[in-house]
Amino acid sequence: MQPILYSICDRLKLNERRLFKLLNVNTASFNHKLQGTVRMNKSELFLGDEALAQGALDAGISGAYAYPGTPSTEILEYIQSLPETAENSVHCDWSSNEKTAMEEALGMSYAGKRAIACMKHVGLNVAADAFVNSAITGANGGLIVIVADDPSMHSSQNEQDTRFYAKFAGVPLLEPANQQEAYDMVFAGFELSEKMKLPVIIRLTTRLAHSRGNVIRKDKLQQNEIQYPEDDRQFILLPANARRNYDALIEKQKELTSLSNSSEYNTLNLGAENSEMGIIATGIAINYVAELFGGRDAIPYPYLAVRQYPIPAQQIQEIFSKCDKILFVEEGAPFIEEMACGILPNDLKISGRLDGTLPRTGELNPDAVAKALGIATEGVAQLPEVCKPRPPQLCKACPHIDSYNFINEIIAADANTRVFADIGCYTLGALPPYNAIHTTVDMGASITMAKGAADAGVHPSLAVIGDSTFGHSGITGLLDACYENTKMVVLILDNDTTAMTGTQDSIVANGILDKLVNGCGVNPENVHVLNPLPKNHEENTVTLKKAIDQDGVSVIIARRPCIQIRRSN
Ligand SMILES: Cc1ncc(C[n+]2csc(CCOP(=O)(O)OP(=O)(O)O)c2C)c(N)n1
Repeated sequence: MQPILYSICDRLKLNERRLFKLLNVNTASFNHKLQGTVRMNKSELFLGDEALAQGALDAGISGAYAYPGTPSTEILEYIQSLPETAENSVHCDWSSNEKTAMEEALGMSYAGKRAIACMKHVGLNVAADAFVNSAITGANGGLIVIVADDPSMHSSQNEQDTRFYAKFAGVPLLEPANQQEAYDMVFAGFELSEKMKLPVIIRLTTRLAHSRGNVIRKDKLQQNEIQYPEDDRQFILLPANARRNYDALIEKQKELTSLSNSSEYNTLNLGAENSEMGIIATGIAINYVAELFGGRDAIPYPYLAVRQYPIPAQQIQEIFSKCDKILFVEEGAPFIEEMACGILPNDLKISGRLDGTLPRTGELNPDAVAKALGIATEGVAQLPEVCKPRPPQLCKACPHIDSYNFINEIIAADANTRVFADIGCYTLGALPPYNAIHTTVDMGASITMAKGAADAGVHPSLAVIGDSTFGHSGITGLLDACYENTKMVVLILDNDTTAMTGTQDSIVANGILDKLVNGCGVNPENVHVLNPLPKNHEENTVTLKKAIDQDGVSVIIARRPCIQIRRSN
């Protein structure tokens, strides 16, 4: 965040998004105003997410597809907010989930145009079927999958490293170290995608996604015309075609590795005289090393900064042969370190996250890297009060509070009650004073887990899910429950938005949700729509009790708009 913006937010005790809402400006228009005053050397200030978004627009995308998820949400929000998106007919809207986003982008690539699909790291699990198979179909128009990882789980349920997915699928991955590279890599990624006829991943992490830096833009490229694949069997993955495509994909790996070895994004510097130790740093991790020595040029050891994958095997061999030992500094998992160890985990030449020189989990920071390099520091800098972590909580007057209040009446009356929740603001029902839920695993898992538990004999078995998550992946679970007429209750907390990630539109708004519930086959007598307000508490408790006693699946739609969208309307 910019210092001036930071101090305004600090004084008003608001976050950046809330401030923009109050001022009735969006991030893009704020940026343009800010850039008007701080423009230097024709550079512009962008969040990492915005640099990717602007890069995509300048590199001639025809479509951007995404499902919100921190820290990737701002990519699509930024593209949506620019007038040029509509002026140039760039398709840009939220998809139901990451899999549909991935497939829509693949369809655009099939038609010969450039497209991006954006998601957070766990979103790639949802999109995995489409993604892994897109490596077998290959791309036609440039296709980039932008995935934002969240080491340290600032707002996620795991810290998986997307580089494993790239290796698993056999596609190249680019990993910017700063905002300028994020911007440039969109151009490079599309060129690579169209040259190799493969999807390309751009991986970034929270720290880059949500910090601002200067970017110098390139000339804008025209969008591609529609042009179908030369081989009209390319996208038909019947086994005979898939086998042939898969062989071609394996064959391409040599060229991809050779491109990595000569990439401008893999910087091998063997100039330093002290070769007692060499450093291999990946993505933004090179910045921590550079910061400790006062810049990349001042790093006193040979180093390799890796930002293009598959791993540049030749460069890695070169630095290994020059140095007595190697320190791996990787943001995320010990991805290259493990490969370098091979089956010899105790190889003394290697240190990093595997031997405890760096913490095995969590985001890197300058102090951890300093310790690994044997440099004394004064310890972690104290954060100003406004930055101190505070436990999250439901907003005052949030409708979910009233839903949990009547759910808790049922739990109090019957200790057998089990509540399978999902991912959204209502996950905070796990915390005091509610303590109202028993599970939260992944998006969509509430209804299916409640069904599995009901199958096991649990009663009452309740699922709690939000409207956006229902559209994302809850609906298929309801289909299962209806198919078997499982005795359970699904509570859909419909606040008319995707609140957790910043109030993006919910795809099931405007009456779609009710039609979907009916269309899944829920008995109309078992569908109850209620308003979670304190004054309706008794009535709502009775309705839930009734739903629990009904035969088969019951659905309660607890409908009241999120307080945040109420405020901004
Ligand atoms: C696979 C995946 N994609 C995206 C996210 C980010 N995310 C967390 S909750 C959520 C949706 C919340 O919306 P809703 O279910 O309507 O609940 P609300 O927050 O509005 O109460 C999203 C998109 C995630 N955690 N996992």
